[in-house]
Amino acid sequence: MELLMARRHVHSDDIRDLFSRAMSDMYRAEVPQYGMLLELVADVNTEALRADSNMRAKLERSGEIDRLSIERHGAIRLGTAQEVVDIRRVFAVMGMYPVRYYDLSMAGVPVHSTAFRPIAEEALRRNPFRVFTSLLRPDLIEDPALRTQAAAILARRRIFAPHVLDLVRVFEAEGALTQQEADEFVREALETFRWHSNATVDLATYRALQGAHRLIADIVSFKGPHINHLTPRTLDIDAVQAGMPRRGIAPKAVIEGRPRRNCPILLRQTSFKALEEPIVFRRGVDEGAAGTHTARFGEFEQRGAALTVKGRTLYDELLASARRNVQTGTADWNGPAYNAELSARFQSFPDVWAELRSRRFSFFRYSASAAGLASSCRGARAPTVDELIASGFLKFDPIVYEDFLPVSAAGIFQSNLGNGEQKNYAERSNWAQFETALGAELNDELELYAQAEIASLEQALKQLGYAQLASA
Ligand code: OOG
Ligand code: NI
Repeated sequence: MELLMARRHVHSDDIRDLFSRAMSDMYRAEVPQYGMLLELVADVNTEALRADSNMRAKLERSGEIDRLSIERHGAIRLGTAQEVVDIRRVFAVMGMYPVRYYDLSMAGVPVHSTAFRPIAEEALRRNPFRVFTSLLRPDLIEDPALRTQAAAILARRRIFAPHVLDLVRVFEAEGALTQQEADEFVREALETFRWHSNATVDLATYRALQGAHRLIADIVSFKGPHINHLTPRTLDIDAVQAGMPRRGIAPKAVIEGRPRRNCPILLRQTSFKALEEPIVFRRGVDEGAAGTHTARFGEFEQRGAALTVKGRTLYDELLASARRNVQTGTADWNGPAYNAELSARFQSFPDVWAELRSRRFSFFRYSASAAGLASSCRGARAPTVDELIASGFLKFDPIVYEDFLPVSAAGIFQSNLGNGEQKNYAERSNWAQFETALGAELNDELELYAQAEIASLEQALKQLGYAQLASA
């Protein structure tokens, strides 16, 4: 009888939620500053919601208020195509899919990346946990002998316990896991991301890898892809930045992204320095078995509206023009000067939601207002969206940006490598090569935002009793 009973399944969203909480607990135990950051961010968010009832109402309508206290992203760096395929299958169990391609070689970092994250709206509302996932580009290791050696070291390691991959196969065959399988999966998959103070290479090899690029040493010298940061989301990044020194942490001077304005867009991020961790190297010729490694750091971010291509183009232009005028990353790099330059440049970016909507700079989620639902007056002529908004029947709220920014990611990478680490690789985008390694196509984030917008509009119109609109 029992054999015939249906397997009771756990939803992928629940597995992701379990996993992201377990990851946060692990990181909190490993990096005490992260725990402090979570407390500061929680305090700042509570205060921001208290002070701004308008923002609170917006976040309630979008369902973001519930996810806020658990919302975070992490980052890992992988060495081989096999590892990327395995990670893709592991993340799929948790309802996380690769979205967008990020070419970091332009920023002098020898990796390219994607972000694994939920894509469906309910899944994002439940827990939007994302992992920025980078893959080493061996072609950017200049010394052929070192390239061969790195490949050989990476070929020997297995980043997942066999049982984790067994459970992935169960998931792939059954479409889901049972509660017991899900618990095992979370417990054992977590091990892959744990910090290991034992390097798998000797000190001489570590130094050679480090000489090629510090990131290469970080990827190649260890048992697996330790989680290198976990980033909570704040509603007021400037307040967190200001509150850090009082808790004994010094963030970097410049917040990545656009300066503070009325309408938050895309992403603003900042980080604080990596920990210097003691490492035990394998015994090698030099017998120098102890040393340190800096990989792990803290980061916090504020998320705003997702921009359309048009909005993104203007954003990129303004950011680039500010960067041209103030050289970041140089010895005389000056935080306040850069911030002032950014603020000046971004004056020409619209900063009113109605204008961002009418000029189609960002994506919005539409909803029927209470007044609209109560109204029984349906004109003979089908209205336009603008008319419905003007009559107060239709509301619109920004769709939150769920992805990352290449320029910002590069700044985050660099801030934790120290100055002078910026190599100039020729601009070689390798999107197709990344998809080949992954064994799957990357999702297009712009398409996802556009679909969410259209779906919300259709639903709102249906609720208001309009099957279709007059063409605008
Ligand atoms: C990833 C850096 C990118 C972000 O928030 O843009 C990133 C890394 O250092 O591995 O996490
Ligand atoms: Ni990050």
